[in-house]
Amino acid sequence: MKLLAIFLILLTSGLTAAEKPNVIFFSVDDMNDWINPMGYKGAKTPNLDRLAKMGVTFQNAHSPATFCAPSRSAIFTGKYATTTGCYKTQVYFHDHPEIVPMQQSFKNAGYKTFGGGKLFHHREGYADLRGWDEFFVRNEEQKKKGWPNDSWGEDTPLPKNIPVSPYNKGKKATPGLFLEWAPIPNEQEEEMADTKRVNWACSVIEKKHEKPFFVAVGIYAPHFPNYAPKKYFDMYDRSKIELPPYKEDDLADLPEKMKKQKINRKKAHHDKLVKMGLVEDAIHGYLACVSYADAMLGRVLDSLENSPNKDNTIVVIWSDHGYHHGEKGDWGKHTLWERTSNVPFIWAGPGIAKNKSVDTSVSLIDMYPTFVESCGLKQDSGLEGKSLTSVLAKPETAQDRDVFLPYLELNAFALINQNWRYIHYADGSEELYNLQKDPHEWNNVASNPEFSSIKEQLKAKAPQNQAKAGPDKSKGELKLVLNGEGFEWKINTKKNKRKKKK
Ligand SMILES: [Ca+2]
Ligand SMILES: [Ca+2]
Repeated sequence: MKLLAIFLILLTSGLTAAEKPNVIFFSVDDMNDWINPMGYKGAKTPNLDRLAKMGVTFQNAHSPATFCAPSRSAIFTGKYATTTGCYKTQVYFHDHPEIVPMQQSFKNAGYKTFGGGKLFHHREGYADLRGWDEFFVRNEEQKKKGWPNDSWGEDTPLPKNIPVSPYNKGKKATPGLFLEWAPIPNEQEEEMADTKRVNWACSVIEKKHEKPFFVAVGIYAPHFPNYAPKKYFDMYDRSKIELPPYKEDDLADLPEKMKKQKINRKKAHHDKLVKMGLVEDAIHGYLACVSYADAMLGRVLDSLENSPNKDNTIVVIWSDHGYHHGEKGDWGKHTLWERTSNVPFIWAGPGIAKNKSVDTSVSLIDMYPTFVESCGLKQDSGLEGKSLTSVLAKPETAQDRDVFLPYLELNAFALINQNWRYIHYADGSEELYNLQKDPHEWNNVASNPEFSSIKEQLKAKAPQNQAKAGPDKSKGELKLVLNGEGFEWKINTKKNKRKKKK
């Protein structure tokens, strides 16, 4: 009977428990491709360099959505918003409780699962608490607020007299401000929320475990506000900070609606920063936080190296999306352009080639199916990514493909490959960029008849019958109900009744 059970396990997963690799799933927030392994020389990222030498760096990895909440929903479900309806702040575990999230799938496959920090969207009520053997919070109070995972609170260090950035002068002193940066004293590094999360993850990684483990740890850095210990600011000389390339009239060839929206956004932020002479300072703050995030990765790599798990652990680092620093006049994310979609994505561990770089297009939606194959998780035919296991073993066999990126609503998306970026908005307007000739995506060639067949081919790759958006928590259609240490989302009947009457 026992032998039969073992045989069945082998048959279904192909891996015995002893053969299953541990997994360290390390996420950073809003980190774009400004890291050394992706060819950017303006940042100091020695630990990302170290991980890149240990494994495979994807140069053309794209986020599965354009900001935190939907990106993380897509990653943990293995399904795009066009399937789940989670385009904005919809909650996948409310709308689709039948979906087996990644951590549950690890647990079902015999893993011990550990989670901590910002894995899901950071607001209260966003953590998917299913499937974790342990989920770290800094203080018990957080559980009573719906597990918000906030990073800047009473128990974490803040710079004196916030807001510090001259850009925010006169604004209310709330933590979490946009375009806000400042150093904090070096001796407070250990009190920072991200440091605590990482130290907790290190304590798990250092131990010997009976079962294979899945440790997921998410940090906020380099998400704004860009507060980091002073030593990370001191790694950069403000006078030597280079600005990214800008094209003055870049927005002129956008479709009308987007052009209007982005010109307004440019006036509100980028033009103001330029006028105040603050662009370099803002970039300085971001880079300091990139280096702080890099140091946190370094702690994890040190722990792993000095642990009994050194030779049987897969490490992957990913960012939920990228970030604009004035390119196309934008600061932030929420765009279908390269600055938002291209992200750090580095893998290392057993079965993975060393010190290799891959240029072909991949998506972070590929992580779940990759774990299905490398870690013997249960097959789910609904996963929309492609396993990267064979590419990680033999990077030279990688083939380019068209990667899908949904936007904030139905029927708005990008299709991306090494040569082209095709963008389709809900009103039918389009953009097309020839990435080989125009890597900064300055010249929209969508109206050039020469490329109409390319547009049609790419457009046809988008999912048909896209899901409607689910109930949106930010619009009050969902109500968070706290329940002891747990919580649930319920349809807000009051709100919906009002809506129906209209
Ligand atoms: Ca983010
Ligand atoms: Ca342009």
